Amino acid sequence: MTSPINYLTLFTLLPLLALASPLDRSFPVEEKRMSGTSTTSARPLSFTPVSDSIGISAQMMFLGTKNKVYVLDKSENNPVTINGKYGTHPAWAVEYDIASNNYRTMDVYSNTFCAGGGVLGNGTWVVFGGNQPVTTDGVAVADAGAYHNTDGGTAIRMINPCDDESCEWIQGESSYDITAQNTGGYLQMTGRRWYPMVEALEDGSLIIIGGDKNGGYVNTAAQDNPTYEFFPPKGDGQAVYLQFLADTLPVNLYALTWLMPSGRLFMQANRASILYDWKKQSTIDLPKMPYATRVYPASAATAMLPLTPANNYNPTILFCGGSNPPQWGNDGTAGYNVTAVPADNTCVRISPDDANPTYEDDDYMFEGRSMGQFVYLPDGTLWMANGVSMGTAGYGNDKYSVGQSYGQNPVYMPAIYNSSAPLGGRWNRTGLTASPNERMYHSTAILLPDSSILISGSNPNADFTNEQWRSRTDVEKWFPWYYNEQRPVLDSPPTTLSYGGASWNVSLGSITDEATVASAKVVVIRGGFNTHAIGFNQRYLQLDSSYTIDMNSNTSTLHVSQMPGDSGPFIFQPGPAMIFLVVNGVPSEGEFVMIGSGRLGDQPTTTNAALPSTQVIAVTPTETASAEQSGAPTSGANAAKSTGAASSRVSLPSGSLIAAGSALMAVLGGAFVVL
Ligand SMILES: [Cu+2]
Repeated sequence: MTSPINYLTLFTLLPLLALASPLDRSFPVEEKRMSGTSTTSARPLSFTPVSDSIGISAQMMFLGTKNKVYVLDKSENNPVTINGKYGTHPAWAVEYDIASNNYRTMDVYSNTFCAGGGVLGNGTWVVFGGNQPVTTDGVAVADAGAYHNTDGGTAIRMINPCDDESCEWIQGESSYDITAQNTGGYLQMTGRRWYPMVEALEDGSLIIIGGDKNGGYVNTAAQDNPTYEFFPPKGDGQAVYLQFLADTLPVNLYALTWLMPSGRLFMQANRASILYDWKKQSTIDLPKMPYATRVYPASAATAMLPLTPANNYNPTILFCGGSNPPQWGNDGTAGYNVTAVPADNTCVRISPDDANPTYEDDDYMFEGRSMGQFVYLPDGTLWMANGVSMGTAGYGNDKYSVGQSYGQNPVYMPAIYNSSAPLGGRWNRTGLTASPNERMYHSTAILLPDSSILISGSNPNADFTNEQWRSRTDVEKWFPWYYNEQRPVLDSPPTTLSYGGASWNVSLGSITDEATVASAKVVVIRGGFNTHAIGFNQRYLQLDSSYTIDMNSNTSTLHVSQMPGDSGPFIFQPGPAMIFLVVNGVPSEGEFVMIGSGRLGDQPTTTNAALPSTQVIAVTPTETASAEQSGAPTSGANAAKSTGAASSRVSLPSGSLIAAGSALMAVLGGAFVVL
């Protein structure tokens, strides 16, 4: 049994979680810099290497601040060492500096092999679970072994990201004592979780779901941990049984989970889908997943499509690829020639909060892909890369393994998915070029503030090796088509956004072309915790907006709502995110913004104030204006015309940055549809 004392002890750590305003330390105001200056060799639509090695293989990765990326690997014989609390050993955690490409090794005690993670509503990142200690060749051991690692099965590690290299991982110092059923005092979960799913809840806490007790290819009844728990703990702190996690054996690791506006969790594992109400502990069965298994080790690319005013913030989940093998093997091995099985190429989508949700076919991919990775770009398109076209995730010492990998035929070509394009035209790779580097099992990719994508990792091996397929420690970037274009500037970006409340204004400067102004939008992106081709908590939300074009002053203003009120915390959970101004598909630099109160607990919500009506204020005739409108306090408003009626009065700004972006789109054959 777990003693309540453990939680009291845990809460002594929670000042780190709950009290500090993260805005004070995590989100310093940084000087704006033009994108494109930090990476001189940036070629749009291409990959460019930026670091030969960060010392470890990026199995897990997230953006902590505008300039710092936190990278975790499993405990293994990496080429850099750290003199840590438990001795000198290979490192499996680093902080990567985006501007300099340098890295700082960090001391993580426990084995983070296939952990899950997420960010709390106050900005603290938390990483859950992992595997038992391992020694050389990845062999499990009962003690710290050659790598001085402790048991990660029940471990919880926290970090408050920083820019001054002062922050370290906050960790429990006691390992789980399986005999005494003692959770070790603090920062331990109720049970072992290898491959746990982590989803954020509306109060800024995290739910940690499922996993198995020790590593393997797929889950088994003996290994299964068919429960979930919360962090910080809720109620009595005990784990709660979830039948779905037993019914979906053996393929339910990293059970795919998204919080819905209804408050229910949409969950997908094996071929089953449910809506689960954790407050009532009730389950609604949804249709079966067609064509392929999407969850690990089939490992489809998955994403929640952009939440926009146009879709009324009703979430749609997209699944692309995965695998439909003849069997699944067991926790020791695939048990058949998995590398000979082509990966699936289908895409399906579902809107789980609809009255009668069904899986609908979406445009299929250019090729089959397992471990494809979706990353949001600020324009609302999804970048996809990484993965393989044969086999699955996982590895083993089997005669059919390629090296040790259960996947082969890496897919080197990226593709772009546009959910707002008509069916039949959503996938595009016009002008894209291939990466020279395979990114297979245990690779990652995340969005950076300058809208490039950082790609690293690939390590389908039990321990670090330079044999095929080697353990990759290099880093590359991919650049979107607009990377070197002049960018719009989000002046005075908000540091917080509330759920509902007053609208705010963004100056669009001297842009008065109505089509350009009408294209402007402010979007919020949470990149989330990235591992195993999953962006845990990755979400994209477009704020509602209207605009005013004033032809007298030749200026335009975008009026922008706060986050959706009412059910807002269910639509986009509280916590840090990036905010971008996007004009004609070209984004500003992303700035960090705190969504919600910046604290854990119930979030204040209110209705959204009505936006000012969109209007184009016509030029006041110079000769007669004063005579006609003398005494009128709001002469400009008198001249306002409704949208669309004033287009003949709009002039294109000469040398517009937006025109340059549009020109490039034209070069691309109009393939990139502007949202
Ligand atoms: Cu893994």
